[in-house]
Amino acid sequence: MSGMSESVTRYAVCNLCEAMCGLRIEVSGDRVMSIQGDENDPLSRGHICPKAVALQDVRDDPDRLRRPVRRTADGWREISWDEAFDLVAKGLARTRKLHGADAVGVYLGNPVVHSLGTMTHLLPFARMLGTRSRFSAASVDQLPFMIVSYLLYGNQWLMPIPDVDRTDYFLIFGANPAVSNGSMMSAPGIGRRLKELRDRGGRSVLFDPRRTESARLVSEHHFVRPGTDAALIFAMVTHIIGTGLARPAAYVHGLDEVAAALAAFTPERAAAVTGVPAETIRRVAHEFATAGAAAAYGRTGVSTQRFGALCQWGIQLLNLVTGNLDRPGGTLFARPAVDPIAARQVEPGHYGEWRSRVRGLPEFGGELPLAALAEEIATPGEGRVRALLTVAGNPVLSAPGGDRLAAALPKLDFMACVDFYVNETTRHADVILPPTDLLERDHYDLVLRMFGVRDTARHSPPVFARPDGARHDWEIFRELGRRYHRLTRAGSPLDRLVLRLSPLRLVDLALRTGPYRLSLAKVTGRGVDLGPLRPSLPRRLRTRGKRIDLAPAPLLGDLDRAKQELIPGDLERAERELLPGDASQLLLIGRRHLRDNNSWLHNSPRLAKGRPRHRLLMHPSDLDARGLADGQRVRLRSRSGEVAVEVSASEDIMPGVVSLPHGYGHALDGVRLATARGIGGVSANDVTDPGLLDHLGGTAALNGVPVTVEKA
Ligand SMILES: Nc1nc2c(c(=O)[nH]1)N[C@H]1C(S)=C(S)[C@@H](COP(=O)(O)OP(=O)(O)OC[C@H]3O[C@@H](n4cnc5c(=O)[nH]c(N)nc54)[C@H](O)[C@@H]3O)O[C@H]1N2
Ligand SMILES: Nc1nc2c(c(=O)[nH]1)N[C@H]1C(S)=C(S)[C@@H](COP(=O)(O)OP(=O)(O)OC[C@H]3O[C@@H](n4cnc5c(=O)[nH]c(N)nc54)[C@H](O)[C@@H]3O)O[C@H]1N2
Ligand code: SF4
Ligand SMILES: [Mo]
Repeated sequence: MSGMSESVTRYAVCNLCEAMCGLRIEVSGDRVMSIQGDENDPLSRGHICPKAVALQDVRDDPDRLRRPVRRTADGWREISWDEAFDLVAKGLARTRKLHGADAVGVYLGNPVVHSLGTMTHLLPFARMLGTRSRFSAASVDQLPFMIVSYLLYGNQWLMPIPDVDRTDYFLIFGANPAVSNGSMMSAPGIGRRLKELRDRGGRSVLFDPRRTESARLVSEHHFVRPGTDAALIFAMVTHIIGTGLARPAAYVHGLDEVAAALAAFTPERAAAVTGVPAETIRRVAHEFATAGAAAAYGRTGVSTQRFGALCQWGIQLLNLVTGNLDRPGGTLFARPAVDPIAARQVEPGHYGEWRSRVRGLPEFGGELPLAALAEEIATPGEGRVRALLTVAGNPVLSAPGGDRLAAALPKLDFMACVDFYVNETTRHADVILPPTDLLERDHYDLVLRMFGVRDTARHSPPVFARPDGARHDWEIFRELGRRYHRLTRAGSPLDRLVLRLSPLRLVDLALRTGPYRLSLAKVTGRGVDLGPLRPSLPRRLRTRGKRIDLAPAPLLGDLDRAKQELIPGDLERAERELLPGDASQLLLIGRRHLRDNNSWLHNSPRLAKGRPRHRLLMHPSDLDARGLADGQRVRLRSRSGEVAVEVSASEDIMPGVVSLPHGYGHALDGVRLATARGIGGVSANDVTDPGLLDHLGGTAALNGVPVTVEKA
């Protein structure tokens, strides 16, 4: 076969999701011949999903931006890097001079955490901007974990990870790791891990309003009414304490306080609001507390909902009260080779030190809720956001009320984006700066190794030389920082120093001073196994006195809201809040698919093919009740917005619940976007409600949105 003889094997780490799979890539010249899993990778052990193969589609995509572009009256025009840097530095500096630092907004999208050079260089540049108008995907994602980790363990990033490979009992709320490949729990190949759990006689239990792909892999799955998990989880905690099964570690305090605060959440009351039988609640709680080693875990389904922080607290309580935190087979803190917490490279966190201008929502860790971005741009007055920098994101499709954000963006004086696509958000930019992609740059997961179910380290060098004239993300932020500093004098000496170093230099330094005293050279290649998760408490707590207070005031303070809305006796009120209006109301939840990655990769022919997967799922009984049929176009409406979408009948969804994936709805108004080749669908976030929040911290309640469905 011609051409094949020159093919060589290269290794990399996939950066598309948190699983960090090792890849074996056959390369011929500057072409990818094949992408497979690397069996040698100590974390992924050869696992791979269909998305990895799409890395070559991003590389080959004719719509992919390779040069900076400027928006003009006649469309996008390519400009030189020098001109682009100049425009962006001046645009941001001008707004700051005229209106103050807070008039410059920043949005950090999901792929920020998946790019080494963005992690090392965007953060110092963002600090240089000195703005309180900072937003990120955290507040449509894991913010409740961060708040609870900050309150319980003393650092927002100190998050316990379920030890799935050694547990006897895995209790899961609102996660679909068979599709997501695990989040705040990097567990590539979760199917195999759950099978191994079964084979060693263990059990896994899942609570989710949809019978998901993961539901097929666990020992038992139960429907739970969206947004009510806090009652379910608290009832389990109450039952465990009440039956004398609490065994907290010596450094854990406040058990009596928790018992008193949660006493109202009985299994019977929880059953009435969640739809889970009281007997099941008691049995699962008992099994959890008496299993050899058990791990409770919950993800976006119990995070981006109205009681996200309380749910996350309850899950920590389950682990803490039963003595399963910091125990092999329970949940443990990872010990990554680069430990940003020990190195004090990440802030412990702070809460409510300032509030958003329009709605008075609290900051957490220096960020405001994404649900407030549109109003901060659109509402006139002192302190309005007038310039915006977005990096690796698409909030028009990913923020609640995305259509309002799309309407607000043209009101900006200036907007710049770092992204290699024109998407529904970046299309509003004055300038787009495109970085190299994964295969053209070095990679090391600075953050995600904190979430591995096993401690591992791996640096992968670029698979291909970067094309002429291409810039790495870190080079973009370094140059922006240099020019912005010249114009404003902003930026601390340390941040300016970091901007001058390369990511590899910074990783090498961090590895050498890290807990294993490694170096870049030692982790370059196919991965270093640092072993299973190990106990480390109370030593690694960042709290005063190295103790865990089970009942921090802000969480206790949020309980009244949960009691009022989730405890029957006040059922009438619960129904008003959770199911406002009449019996025609349904609750909207999200959904992810293996071949989607949030709002992008829809240009990849091999990912976009197949049956349409952006339909609204609805139970046949709910269709019947409305005289609707499978395949029909329906109007999905919330208090905040509406879309017309095709409906699919599904027995796998809980009656009273409908499900729509996010990240679709490209090119709605006819503009051809480079993330949209005909995939269709509508944006779920035109229906989700920026007014529906978890009050504690402002996380968007993307799940459990009250909606109606009728014939379109
Ligand atoms: N209704 C609903 N909404 C949701 C969710 C939900 O479950 N339901 N989930 C939420 C969650 S968890 C998240 S994380 C957000 C995600 O939403 P966003 O933070 O908006 O992120 P993405 O959609 O992943 O952003 C993709 C963009 O990043 C660009 N990109 C990819 N890699 C790089 C890179 O290396 N460098 C740069 N500069 N750009 C890059 C792509 O080209 C693309 O334009 O969506 C949230 N929105
Ligand atoms: N293939 C693929 N993988 C991904 C992504 C992707 O877009 N595609 N995105 C990545 C990102 S950014 C993230 S944050 C992770 C997310 O990782 P996961 O959270 O594991 O993924 P989801 O599919 O969002 O799973 C959430 C589950 O919660 C359920 N749910 C909704 N509402 C409720 C509720 O009120 N209570 C309960 N108990 N369950 C509820 C939903 O039905 C859904 O099955 O996935 C990552 N991995
Ligand atoms: S699960 Fe798929 S997308 Fe995630 S890292 Fe592995 S190959 Fe990449
Ligand atoms: Mo996410």
